Amino acid sequence: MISPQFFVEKLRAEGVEFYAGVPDSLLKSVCAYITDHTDEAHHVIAANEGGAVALAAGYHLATGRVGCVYMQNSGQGNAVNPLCSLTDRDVYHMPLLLVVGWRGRPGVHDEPQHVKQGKVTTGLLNTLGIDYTVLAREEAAAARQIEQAMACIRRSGEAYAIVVEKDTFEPYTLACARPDSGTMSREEAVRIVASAMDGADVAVSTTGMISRELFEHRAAEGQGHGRDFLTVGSMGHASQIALGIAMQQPGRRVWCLDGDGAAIMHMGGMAIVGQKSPGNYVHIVFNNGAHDSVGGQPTAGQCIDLVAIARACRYRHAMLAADEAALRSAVAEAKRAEGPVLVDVRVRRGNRKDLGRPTTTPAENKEALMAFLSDDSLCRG
Ligand SMILES: Cc1ncc(C[n+]2csc(CCOP(=O)(O)OP(=O)(O)O)c2C)c(N)n1
Repeated sequence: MISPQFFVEKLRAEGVEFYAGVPDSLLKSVCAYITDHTDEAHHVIAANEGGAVALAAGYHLATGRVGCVYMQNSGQGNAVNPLCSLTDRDVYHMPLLLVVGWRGRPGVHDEPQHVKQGKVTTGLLNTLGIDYTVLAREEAAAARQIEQAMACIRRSGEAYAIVVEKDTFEPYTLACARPDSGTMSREEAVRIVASAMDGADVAVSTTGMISRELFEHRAAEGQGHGRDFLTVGSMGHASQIALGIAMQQPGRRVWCLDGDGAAIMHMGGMAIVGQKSPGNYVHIVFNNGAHDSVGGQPTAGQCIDLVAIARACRYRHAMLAADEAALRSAVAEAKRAEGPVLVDVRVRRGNRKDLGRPTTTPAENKEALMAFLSDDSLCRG
């Protein structure tokens, strides 16, 4: 395995000093090392992977140097637009080093949301005309690959990708995590919200631990999973899935159980929720100020005012809930109020070590939810 320190120091020796990206579980230790060892001006945890490519483009424009963009392969889709229409040689022709975590690599067992993306990861790079190498797990070989990658970038002035498989990097734990202000665990907050839902209500939960915690809560309560859409992939899109349901089914309340990293990734969706203004829409953001599900790297979640943003986007009500009592009363208020409503719930980072994963497939989840939505016997009006 490669030590994150070795990787980052080798990149520095090759002239790479700026990083932008969205954290990934396979790159967890290298992301944490970068977070701990890079100053604020040279590392940005971006809203999404497209933003990270644009940040590296801005860095190049200002300095003439090559920036590094790290991402999970799930984020390739977000990055395709600026890779095609900003950095590509047919447009502004800018150099860039991509480091891409390869979830779902064919032959390696992974969660369903990673299977398709894993199959198309290198094909997408080929289609984009981006040369790549799969990083060796041995340091001397990896060092040669980095030298070759940078030589290629200097020669072509284009993007080049280092693709990283599972178990390539040695563990490294984030040291500089912000102090944790939340008094409630996320799992406890998920339970409080899920328990408050009425008979006809449905939930759309976001990528990562939130969906896993919701699934386990339903299992523990013996409630079945038919009312929950667990958005295992498509990070940042839960709010619009919920909006799509809420607009068609005004007789039932739709709860979006979001993360702060996910809400920020595609925050524009909040403007559309406000514009469409469904009265049956409740948006709960479990805000731990971190990409907790992939290693706890900080987000902007607790540096910004989500309540003010929701109000400015024309949500009818928006509240901050800093502890359990405040969450219980915010949820009760959300049920009485005309939506859209947003609750910014402050929660602690971290999760139970024995937290399971959904045991139903995404297709089963979809079928069960659609069956639930086709029965309007419990709906209002
Ligand atoms: C497009 C995309 N980029 C990155 C990831 C990897 N990823 C999975 S969960 C997650 C963090 C989610 O953070 P947040 O929404 O704040 O929820 P938390 O894990 O903190 O509960 C990330 C970055 C992904 N699944 N999809």
